[in-house]
Amino acid sequence: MRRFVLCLLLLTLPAWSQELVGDGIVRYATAGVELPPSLALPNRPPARGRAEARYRPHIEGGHVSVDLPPGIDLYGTGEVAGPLRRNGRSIELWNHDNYGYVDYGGNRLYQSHPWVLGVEPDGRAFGLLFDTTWRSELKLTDQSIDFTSAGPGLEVYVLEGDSPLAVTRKLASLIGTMPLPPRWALGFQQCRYSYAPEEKVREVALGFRNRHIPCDVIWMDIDYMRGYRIFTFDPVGFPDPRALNEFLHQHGFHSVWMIDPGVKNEPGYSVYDSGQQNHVWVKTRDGQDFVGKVWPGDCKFPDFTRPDVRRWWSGLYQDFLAQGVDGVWNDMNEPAVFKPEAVDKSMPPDNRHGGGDGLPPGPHLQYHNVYGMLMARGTREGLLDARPNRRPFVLTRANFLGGQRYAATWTGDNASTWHHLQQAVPMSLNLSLSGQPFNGPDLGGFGGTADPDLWGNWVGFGAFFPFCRAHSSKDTPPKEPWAFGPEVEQAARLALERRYRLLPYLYTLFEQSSLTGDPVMRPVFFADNSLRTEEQAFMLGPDLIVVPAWAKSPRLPEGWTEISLVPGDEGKYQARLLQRPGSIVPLGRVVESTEEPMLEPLTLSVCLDAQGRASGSLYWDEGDGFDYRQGDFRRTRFSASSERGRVTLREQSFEGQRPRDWKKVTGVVWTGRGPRAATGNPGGELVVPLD
Ligand code: MIG
Repeated sequence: MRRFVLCLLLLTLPAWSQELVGDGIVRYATAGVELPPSLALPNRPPARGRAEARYRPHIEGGHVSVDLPPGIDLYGTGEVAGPLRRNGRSIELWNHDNYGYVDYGGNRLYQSHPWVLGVEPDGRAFGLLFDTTWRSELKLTDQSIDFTSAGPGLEVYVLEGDSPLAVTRKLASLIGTMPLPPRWALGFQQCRYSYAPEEKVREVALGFRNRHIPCDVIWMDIDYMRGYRIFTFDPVGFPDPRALNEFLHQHGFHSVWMIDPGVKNEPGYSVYDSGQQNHVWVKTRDGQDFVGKVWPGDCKFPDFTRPDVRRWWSGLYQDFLAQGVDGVWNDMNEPAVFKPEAVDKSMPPDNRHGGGDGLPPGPHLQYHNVYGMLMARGTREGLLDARPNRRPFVLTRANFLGGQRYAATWTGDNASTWHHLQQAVPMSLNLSLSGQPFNGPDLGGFGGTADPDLWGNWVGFGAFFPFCRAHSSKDTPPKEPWAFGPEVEQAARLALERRYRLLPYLYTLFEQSSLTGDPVMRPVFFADNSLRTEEQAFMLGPDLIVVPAWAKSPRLPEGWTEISLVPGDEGKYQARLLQRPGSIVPLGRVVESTEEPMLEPLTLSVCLDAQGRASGSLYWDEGDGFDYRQGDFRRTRFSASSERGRVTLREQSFEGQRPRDWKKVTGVVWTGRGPRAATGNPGGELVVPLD
């Protein structure tokens, strides 16, 4: 009898383990399966004891289900098309080259984030992180979350917090944060497939400077290469890349150049030969080098799961960067493969990867979703090795949860349509809620023709995405800001001038995000818990709301103040900007490039709360390099209070050893009767009379 009871007990014991691994973070795991090291988490947190989460996952092998109480709104799940709120949505996690988001109804895009953020009716929040790289499916309904992976088992982290922001911070405590980018990467960027030959690059660069439209970066797409061979330059179109980069630098630009993963299968081509010597390639299930077609024709593909291959890959950047290349754009790294070798536009799922450093060898089915992330990791390391004193900038198309540690991202091949213009907001918001703050769409739309009205509308709000780059495809009419006539050109100038005015605030948000993982772009429900489905207006940090000119009846929190950043910015196509009562937002000067001095003067935009007070901060440093880690930065906190018809602004405190980068401060106080301003010296008190 006793034995029978014991047996029963054993049978009813759950097939998973559970442990407390952080404050409000419980880890569950499939029992009896040995799991590989995590790629989403750089460090697996040790167990501190047993605990039970309120949202208890039921795990069986690779399948997880979680029951939900009524009234939960779901978000996150990475790069997804469709609405901000994800209840009722299913996606497949299998990185996919999805031109125009047309395949699979857009339910499978370039990146995978096995992560869901849930918000309860009262604003408390939770998150579920499914820690597996295998091909998976995620189904969200009002009643449950179901996750099914092709792997034998997984770990599930359940995070609980008082607010969505508290939960995204807990997510960051697990998957890490975005490293602080160089400041130029926050400027406006102009791209096309492709600016070639190099005369065209110079022409576009001068097009910005001659018209005084701010721009920091010009991008080189695949046509700069010699026959699409990566790490080469077309001797006819780009005979002297060093001189071209120098030209761009002299005009206050940085340059970003594309590198794809596929290496042309061609003995005699140095990258191929070196790959052969080092045996770096992904294998077929029969152990042959896999060969698949991409732009250069037949290609072999580096096996980025192997640490030795990532080192080999990093090493390739040395000579490339010596040409004066500033940043690198990794495209096609799902990896995309063309017919006839392609299976579902990528390599066969039974291809073989080698792993290493504890990562077991495994099929492509296991490593497909991290191929792009591991490529970006090797690229970032290559930039760091080659230039240890500069902050790397890498943009990647494919990525995985945690990939913000290596690269920024954009949302792939959208189109110049009203649908994709509107879609850009919820897409970037959900990516932002999934650990990736540094993201944005192809501003203006990649494919198709943009009419002036569409492009004007797009730049009017697109100027405020964390990653802000206009791009367009081959065989489309030109989409530079001046291609749509004088009205749109002026709208673009104003919108981008507004972005540059905001850059000190944006940079402060990026630095904060690099510490805590706070999203830069946020849904409006971060400010008002009742606005759970607002997906036209969005927040930048805690203190600003961007309301696109095209937004129809956006739902907004009460009491925020509309502000103006440059003369004329209430005009056609311009987004409305609302500032939070009680906040101080630091602003810079209108500049055409972040290479110019930006804080002459520093402007503090002040919105008082009901008590007549406000506060805010500015983070500033050299803008590149790592001296900030040795204290060469200044984080200044400002406060404002109003008495007897005047507002007094004070420098409350500061951290860091860097002297102020500004010699004058202008305070602008937004009152019911418009702005009131005064300028003075920093350090002391600045009094702004209200009348
Ligand atoms: O198959 O490099 O998403 O941004 O311009 C197209 C050419 C390959 C896809 C990228 C797009 C880029 C284009 N690339």
